[in-house]
Amino acid sequence: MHEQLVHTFRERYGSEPTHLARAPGRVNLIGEHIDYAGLPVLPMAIQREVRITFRPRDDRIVLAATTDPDFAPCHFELGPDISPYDDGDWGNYLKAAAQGMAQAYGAERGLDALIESSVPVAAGLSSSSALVIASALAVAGSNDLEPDPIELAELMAEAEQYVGTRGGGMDQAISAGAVAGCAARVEFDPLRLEPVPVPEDWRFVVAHSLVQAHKSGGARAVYNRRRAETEEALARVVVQFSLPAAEVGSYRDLLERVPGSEALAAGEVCLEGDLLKRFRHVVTENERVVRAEVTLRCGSRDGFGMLMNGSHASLADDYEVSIPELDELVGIARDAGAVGARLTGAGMGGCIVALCARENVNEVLAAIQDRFYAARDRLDDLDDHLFVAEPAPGASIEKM
Ligand code: NG1
Repeated sequence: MHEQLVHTFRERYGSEPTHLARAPGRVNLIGEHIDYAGLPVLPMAIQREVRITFRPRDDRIVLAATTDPDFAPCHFELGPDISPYDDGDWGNYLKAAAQGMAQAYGAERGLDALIESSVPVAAGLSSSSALVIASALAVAGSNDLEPDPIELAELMAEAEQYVGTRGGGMDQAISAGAVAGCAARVEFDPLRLEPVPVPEDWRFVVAHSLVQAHKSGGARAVYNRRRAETEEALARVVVQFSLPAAEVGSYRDLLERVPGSEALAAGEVCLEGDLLKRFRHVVTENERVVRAEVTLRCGSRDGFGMLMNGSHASLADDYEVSIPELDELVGIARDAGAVGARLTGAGMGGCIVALCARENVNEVLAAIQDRFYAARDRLDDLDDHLFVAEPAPGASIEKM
């Protein structure tokens, strides 16, 4: 099944790989930019994944190459304090995982690794966390460790901050802990995954805007700024309720004590401009996630689609992370019969996700193909940009 990968490993390292680790990318169905507020989100792992074949070494060296010629091989020593490569170097994701495993479990045995990925990069489909989780499993495999998926996800959410993005933890959680055929409600502090089956006749179409949102570039600055803005807005609203700041450190803490409508009313009083908009997005998106889970469980496709549309409007108008290409794709998908469509992931580029019925999926795919990709003369690599996401299982490791 992975013959080509094994063959390339042999050619590169002159030996047989002993293990294969894999970790899926994900599409977030709803609940955007609220994981770092401590609020539940509803992602789904997809069939696009990172695969690593590897062989443990007798020393601390990690030697890694990828099958993609755009990414140069890297090597470093495994340990609890690994110095990073230059900003933006892909090898930092590997170092993030290796350092995390060394710190948490004392992992000290290195490996020869060959990495292959079918998750589009900088597309909001979590290629970075898939790489981090697969790398962590590879280091685990080299050191005879068998970490529990939830523990691994929590550890790697922390570890990935090594690359400089203050991410929220959703991506590592779903990549490590997904169940086939299901999306999952992901809760934080403590991390918990509740699988929610996806009805068989629902189809989630993913389409790339052809604009990359590199976390190592400008998108990271916007991402970190949004997070800081939401934190500042929260601090101001907490004061309105005379709640002790020490007890209310997150939006979850606030919304457990105060209904969303009251929180919004307080926000209107003490916030203005961008801070008010960011605050409104977080509070309303939280409500949409709660309702979306109910509609998913009872199979109400129209209801779920409506909430996706609401999420996109809020991300575009209040959170200001959409771009014209994402808005255009959302419009095309809805015109073609999708019941809902929204940007997915951090935004500023990357993908949209559109929900439609099984009977309708070909129309939606054809409309996006003609009106977006053919119009831009980008039909060659269509499979990378436009596909139907299938609810995939979480990360795994096997001996070869
Ligand atoms: P993507 O879109 O994969 O870069 C990022 C964060 C998530 C979440 C979303 C927005 C990382 C690793 N991931 O995902 O935690 O905050 O943005 O909902 O930073």
